[in-house]
Amino acid sequence: MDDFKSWGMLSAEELRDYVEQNGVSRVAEYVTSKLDAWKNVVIQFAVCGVSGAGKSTFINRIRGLEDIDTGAAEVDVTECTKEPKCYDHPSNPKIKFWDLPGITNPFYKGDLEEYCKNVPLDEYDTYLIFAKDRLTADDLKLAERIRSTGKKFFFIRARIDQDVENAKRSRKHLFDEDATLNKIRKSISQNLIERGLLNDEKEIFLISNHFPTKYQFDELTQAILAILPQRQRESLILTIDNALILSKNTLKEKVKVLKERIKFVATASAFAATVPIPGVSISADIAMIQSEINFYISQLGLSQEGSNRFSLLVSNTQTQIKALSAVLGSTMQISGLLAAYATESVVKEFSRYIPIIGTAIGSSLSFGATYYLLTKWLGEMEEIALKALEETLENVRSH
Ligand SMILES: Nc1nc2c(ncn2[C@@H]2O[C@H](COP(=O)(O)OP(=O)(O)OP(=O)(O)O)[C@@H](O)[C@H]2O)c(=O)[nH]1
Ligand SMILES: [Mg+2]
Repeated sequence: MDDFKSWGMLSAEELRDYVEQNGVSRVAEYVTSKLDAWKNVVIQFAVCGVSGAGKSTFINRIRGLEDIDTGAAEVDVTECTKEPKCYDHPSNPKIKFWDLPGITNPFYKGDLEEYCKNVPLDEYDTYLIFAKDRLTADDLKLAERIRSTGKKFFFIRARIDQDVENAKRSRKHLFDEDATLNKIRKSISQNLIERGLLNDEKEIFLISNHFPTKYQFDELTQAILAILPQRQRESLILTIDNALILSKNTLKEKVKVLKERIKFVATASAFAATVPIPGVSISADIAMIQSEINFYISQLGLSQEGSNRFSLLVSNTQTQIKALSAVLGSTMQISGLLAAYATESVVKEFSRYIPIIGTAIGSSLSFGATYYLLTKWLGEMEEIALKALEETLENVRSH
């Protein structure tokens, strides 16, 4: 049930205890610190597998980098990564991608025991096992070892664009892309399922690091999100802010996480209560509300007027974004909206979210109005952002 008791990041009891011990004066500060908690969760991904499978290239792509960019993982046609190297996500250094040496690197020659002396293979949270071409004994050995740790792994075949090209060349007019992809997937899954290393074909991803908008790159991003515990998941979703890999699914996931935050922002604002709203007996922290709205705008990739992406949108969408900025960009407008929303019916609608029973009526009104405002406008932004994304993708496809 989505009520106050089930606030993933903070429980009603926790908040009540806090108020009992500290009084209400510092609630806003406390709740705000919880809102930023997603920035402090560390997630360690091991990117492992045989040499030359596309591990380092994948890390660059998920970080939104070209291979030649400064700070990108080294990528080469010959074996390349020699030692585990950690890469931070560009907008959240708590997200770590560990680029591991290939287990078939000449130094280890597929000797897993030797490999584990130099690489702390068991110590990561989640594993992305990259295979190359047909499955080999080395891939299976690695999967068995990781399976024995009981942690989650995905099996990935990158360089799929090459397979498709090769099949096109040899099958000529008989070429069928879906059949080619299914054949590759089946051959991997049969091998893994037979050995009890995989439960479901869905845990195999066929991707191309050179064409991340094709094949299953996005599905892989989604699958990584889905298996992480709630807070880690929120953490990763909110740090995907890269136009290259922003997809409809990611956008919807982001909206879900942003919705979860509304209760916190409404609580913090009601308790901080710095700005009295004219015409009604409530106060709210307008600066906090505005900063949350700006957070939505950046998270949902709603391009600002004057930017290149904005100029690519159709004029109707541009007008909608401009209208949105006009309403939400000014303190006056926001306090006007809050005054209009501060009604008993709004409080009633959201009363099940109000954290502290017996709260002064002013705080409840402020909470309800802020909750309503953020929910309503986040919904509007989602609609426009989905449209804008569709138009941007359309533009990329047609060029
Ligand atoms: N066509 C194609 N080439 C790829 C893809 N991913 C990587 N490559 C190329 O494959 C080669 C090896 O890529 P890396 O990312 O260095 O491979 P790695 O798994 O990190 O290799 P090691 O560090 O040696 O273990 C490079 O030439 C890449 O450009 C892909 O999806 N498609
Ligand atoms: Mg590498």
